[in-house]
Amino acid sequence: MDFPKDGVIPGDSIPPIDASAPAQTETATFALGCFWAPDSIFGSLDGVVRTRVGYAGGTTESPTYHNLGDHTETIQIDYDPTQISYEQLLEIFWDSHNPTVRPWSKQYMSIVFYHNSEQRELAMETKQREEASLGRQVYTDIIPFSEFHLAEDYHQKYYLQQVPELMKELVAIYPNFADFIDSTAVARINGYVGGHVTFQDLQKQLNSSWPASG
Ligand code: MHO
Repeated sequence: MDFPKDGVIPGDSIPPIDASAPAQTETATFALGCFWAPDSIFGSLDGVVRTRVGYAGGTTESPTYHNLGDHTETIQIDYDPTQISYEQLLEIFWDSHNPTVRPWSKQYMSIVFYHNSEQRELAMETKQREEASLGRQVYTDIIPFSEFHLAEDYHQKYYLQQVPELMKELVAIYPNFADFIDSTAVARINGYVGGHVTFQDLQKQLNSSWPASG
């Protein structure tokens, strides 16, 4: 992977963005295929506080990657609604996969798991709009959120975990892996590694106190 790896983490210590994460967040839960890419896409966005990947939608108890049962790969996003709206997150959801392809497995279904009636309505409205503009059936399920099972550590911020130079520094800052998963800075750096934010914009994001500019 060809991008600058030096000087990514300002001061080699907890970045300002993590020192000021907002207490009030809302949650969005989406399934749109393999969860590695959406973790990087949503993690790069101003207004997104945390991301995590896992399994949802099924009945199998304690699912794991190799024993998924009837669950689907899912991303969960905690966001600051004063910085980014659920509708904006839905835009990115629709633009980041092709929901007109008939799902070929439960693992890679397209699903909006709504957390309240407002989310449900926005999901239904935008699904209809997608169908009208694409002129094709959209296979996305819109179902109530019930349970989210956190995926194994090695799936969290997967792209970033493939870059040992960055991981070495980040593990020193976040020795507890739960803190690594929940870090806004780590979500943004995973967005950078996935090519969704430039080095310069990443520096601005990491150095800004919440709320992010914009
Ligand atoms: N095994 C596939 C998808 C992984 S994703 C977590 C791959 O290597 O791309 O389902």
